[in-house]
Amino acid sequence: MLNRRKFIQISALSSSFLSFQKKSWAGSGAITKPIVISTWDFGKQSNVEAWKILEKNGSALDAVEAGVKIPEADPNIQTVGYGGLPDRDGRVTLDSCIMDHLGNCGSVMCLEHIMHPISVARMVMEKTPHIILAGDGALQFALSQGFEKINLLTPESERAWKEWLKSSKYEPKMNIENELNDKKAASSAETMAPLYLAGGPYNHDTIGMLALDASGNLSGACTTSGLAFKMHGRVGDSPVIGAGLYVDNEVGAATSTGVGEEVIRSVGSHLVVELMRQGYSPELACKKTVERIVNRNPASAKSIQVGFLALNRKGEYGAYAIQKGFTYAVRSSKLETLIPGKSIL
Ligand code: SD4
Repeated sequence: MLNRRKFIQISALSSSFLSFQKKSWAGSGAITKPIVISTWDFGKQSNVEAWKILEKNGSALDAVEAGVKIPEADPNIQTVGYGGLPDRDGRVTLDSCIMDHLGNCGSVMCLEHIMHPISVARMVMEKTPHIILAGDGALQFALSQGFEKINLLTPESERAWKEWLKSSKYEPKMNIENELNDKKAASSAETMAPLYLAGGPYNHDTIGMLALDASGNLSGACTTSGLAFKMHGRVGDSPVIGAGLYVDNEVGAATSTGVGEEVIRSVGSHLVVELMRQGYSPELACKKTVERIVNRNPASAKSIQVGFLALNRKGEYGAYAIQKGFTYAVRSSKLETLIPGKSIL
C-alpha cells in the first residue's frame, strides 16, 4: 500500500510532468487579435466576410454570423444551408448555433425552408427566453421574425438524393458507426452516409467559425445541413452547445466537424475548452479530445472523420482530426491562409 509520503511524492512528480507537457505546447505571450478561424476550405472565403467586420473593430459575434452566412447561401456547397443534401425523405433540414463572450447562446435544430439558420439561432438567443427551437417551432419563429420561406432543395441536391435512393435501403440503422468494422455492413453504411468516409465526396461539411475581436471577446458559430440522407428528424452535434460549439471568454472557444454522434457522446467542444482551461494549447486540447473518441472504439474510428478546431483568448489556435484531409482557414492582420489539420491516422 502507498504510504502518505510516497503518495505526495508521486503526485508532485506527476503534476510537474503534466505541467512540463502543457508548457512545452504553450505558445508565446503576445495576444493576436482580431483573428478568425474556420473549418474546411470554404472557411477561407467565409473568413473574408468575417474579417470585414473584425478589421473595423466590430464584434466577434457579428463577424461569425456574417462569415458563416457565406456557405449558407452558396448552392454549390452541398453540406451547409441552401443547396444542402437532404435527408432520406428529400427534406433539407438545417442545424445551427451561435454563442457569445457572455455565455449567451441560441440554436435551431431541424429547421426547414430558411436560408440563414444562423441568424434565426441568433434571434433565439437575443429575442426569446430559450436557447433551442426545433422543427416547426423554429420555422414558425423564423417566419414571425420576417425570414422568407424558400425551397432549400436545389436541382443538383435533388438529383444526388434520387441517385442515392436507387441503391439505398430505406431502413434506419442503429449504431451504424460500430457496424463499419464489419466488412459486410460497410457497403450499406456507405450508401447511407457517404461522408462518413474520409476523403468521400461529401467530406467537406459543417462550417464552424471562431473569432476573437479587437476588444478581446470571443464568439463562435456552427451551421450545417448535417449528414447527407440522414433519418428525418436526426439532429447532429452542430446545434448542440458544448458538442458542436463552445465558448468561454476566460479560456477559449472550440467547434467541431464530422460524425456528430461521436462529438455529442464526448461533449467534444466543451471538452476542448476545459482542456485549454487546464493549460493545454488549442492543438493539444483538440488532439486529446480526438484521442478520447478514438480510444472508445479504435476499430470504428478508422472509418469516420471527426475534427476539432480551437482558439484561445490569446489568439492562439490549433486543430486535430481523426483522419487526414481536414483543413482550416485562418485570417488575422498578418495571415490569410488555409492550413492542413494534423490527424491521428
Ligand atoms: C453532423 N457534424 O450533422 C455534422 C455534419 C458534419 O461531417 O460535419 N458532417 O453530424
